[in-house]
This record gives sequence, C-alpha cells and structure tokens, in this order.
Amino acid sequence: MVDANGYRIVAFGQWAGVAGMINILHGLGLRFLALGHHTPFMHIGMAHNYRNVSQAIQAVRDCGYEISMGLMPRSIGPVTFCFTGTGNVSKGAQDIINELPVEYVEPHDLKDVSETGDMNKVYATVLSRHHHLVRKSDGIYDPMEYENHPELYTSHFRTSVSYFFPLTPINSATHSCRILLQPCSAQPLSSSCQSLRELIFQSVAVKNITLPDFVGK
Ligand SMILES: *[C@@H]1O[C@H](CO)[C@@H](O)[C@H](O)[C@H]1NC(C)=O
Ligand SMILES: *[C@@H]1O[C@H](CO)[C@@H](O)[C@H](O)[C@H]1NC(C)=O
Ligand SMILES: CC(=O)N[C@H]1CO[C@H](CO)[C@@H](O)[C@@H]1O
Repeated sequence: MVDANGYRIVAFGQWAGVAGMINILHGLGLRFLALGHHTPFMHIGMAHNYRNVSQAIQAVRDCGYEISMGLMPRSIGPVTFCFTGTGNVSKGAQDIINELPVEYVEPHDLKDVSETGDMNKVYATVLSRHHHLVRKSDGIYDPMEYENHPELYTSHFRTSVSYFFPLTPINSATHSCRILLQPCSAQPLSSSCQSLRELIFQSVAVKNITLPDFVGK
C-alpha cells in the first residue's frame, strides 16, 4: 500500500519476523517428527502459546542447548536456513535464530556446510539482492536502477543459487525451513521477485516428491 507519492505506508516489521521464525521452528519440529525424527525443535511451540517474547526465547534457547549437545539426529545433517532479504522482518527472524547456536555463512558456502558442517550448530545465510539480481542486458546489478526499474532485471537465483535447493533427498529435509521473508516491493511484482516465489513454491513440491527417498535413508 502506497500513498499518493508512491511511498509505502504499510509494512511488516520486526515482530512479523520474530513470530514467523518461532512458528517455523515449531513447524520444523513437526516436520521432522513426521519424517520419523525426534529433534530439539520439538521444544518450541507456536508463538501465540507464549505470554511474552522472553518466554518464547527461553524455549528457543532450550532447543539450542540440545543442538549444541549434539542431539540433532545425524541422518538429517546440519540444518541450514536462508533469509531472503535484509529488512526489518528478516532482522526480527534473525533475532530468534541467533538464540540457537548459529553460524552465518556466505550463500556459496551453504552447500558445503549442509554436507559436511558441524552437527552441533545450525547454519544460516542472508541472501541479499546483489546475490541474485542482474540487469537483463549486461548482467550487472545497479541497486538504484533496480529500485526504479525492476523490469530491467532478472534473477539468476534459479541457476546460481540453486544449490540451496533440494538436489538430493537429504538436502530436501535440511532445507525444509527455508524462509521467504523479503516482501516484494509495493510496486507490481517484478519478474525476479515472481521467479523467486515460484521457486520457493516449487521447492516445496520437490521436497514432497523426494520425501519417500529421504525416509528410506
Ligand atoms: C514473561 O512471562 C513469564 C511467564 O508469565 C513471566 O514470568 C515473565 O516475568 C514475563 N517477562 C516479561 C519480561 O514480562
Ligand atoms: C524498520 O524499523 C526501523 C526501526 O524500528 C524503522 O525506523 C523503519 O521505518 C522500519 N522500516 C520499514 C520499511 O518499516
Ligand atoms: C502433490 C504430491 O506430489 N503429493 C505427494 C507428497 O508426498 C506424499 C508422500 O510420498 C505422496 O503420497 C503425495 O502424493
């Protein structure tokens, strides 16, 4: 929603990220349980069950303590999180994950850590526009121009950052908690944003498809 001058007047903020992250950690616990794994994420309830944020954070810390004690099932492999975007929502979500034993890595390191990383922690990466947006004509990213003319840009997320996405059954589970936090701008959906959304949607389908393989591991 924008005002007469095109300025955005409504936005999700930090608390959307905090509540969303708590809920998705809870969901991750249920997801792993459905796959036959009891994980420390089962400590975390839905955000609305907590009286205040410190109570919720305590539950996240309990989970983090068990992860650091090596209680994540080895068959799952290190869990990786990807925050798409660097705004207030992403920051709120990061505030919550920072209560877990987390190591931030560059997007191109995510594949490595998801395969050979430390089981006593989780890994996160913050994906920003410059990681995947390029001008269609010459492949360069100009942040100012992108703001005004997103239609001139495309995203190479699908190809260059594709290692986030489930290529193997194991990865499909470790990536099941990927988060799409960055809202598309108030302008009509740019093609890059659209393709990102499609990809997230697709990855959920891929995860489902590879699920029986994963259970067999
Ligand atoms: C949060 O809620 C818990 C449980 O009711 C309470 O003990 C604690 O004092 C509250 N913390 C804050 C900062 O309000
Ligand atoms: C993000 O949060 C800061 C600090 O609360 C606030 O000043 C800013 O307006 C917020 N940005 C948006 C886009 O809401
Ligand atoms: C839409 C779809 O592919 N659903 C599948 C998800 O995974 C379960 C378990 O393997 C299948 O039974 C569904 O058909």
